[in-house]
Amino acid sequence: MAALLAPVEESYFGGMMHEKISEALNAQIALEGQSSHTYLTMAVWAETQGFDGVADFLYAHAEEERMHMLKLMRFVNERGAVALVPTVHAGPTSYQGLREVFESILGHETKVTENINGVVDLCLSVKDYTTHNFMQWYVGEQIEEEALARKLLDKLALAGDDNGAMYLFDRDIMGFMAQASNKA
Ligand code: OFO
Repeated sequence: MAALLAPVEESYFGGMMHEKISEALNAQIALEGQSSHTYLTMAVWAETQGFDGVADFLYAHAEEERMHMLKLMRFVNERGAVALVPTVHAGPTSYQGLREVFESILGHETKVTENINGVVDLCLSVKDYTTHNFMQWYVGEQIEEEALARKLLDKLALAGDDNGAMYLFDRDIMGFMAQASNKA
């Protein structure tokens, strides 16, 4: 009879969350919390440099990342595990310019995507199809986030070092964001 049961670490028993999954989701919670904090420090930098439009965009994004973190926390708790409230690191508080900010955002979002893909892989390996299904929202979200960061970097490349073009970028950034989410 015992031979019919797979070892615990190789299979998912409906209801209880596998320990490896709760660890991976808690790591993702920490990353989303760090994202929120990073966007917040960038927003403060942008606001104090006179980039009010970019600051609005970054403050809004910091809230979005916090929502990503909370959504994961609630899911972990609902599934019988315990969400860990993460400790966030200070990170950089000043930047050379907008290009550095958005390059750093793209680098960060690419890392977040890799992590999410890792969680999805793990769900399949332990046959946790519930969490796999839940994570699809994050997979879709990352496509949007990376596309938006690339779009903003393209716009900045067009602006070059022209102050007038930078002014327009700052004025129009919320519109670029709306266009990107309409397409997604
Ligand atoms: Fe939560 O998507 Fe960005 O980090």
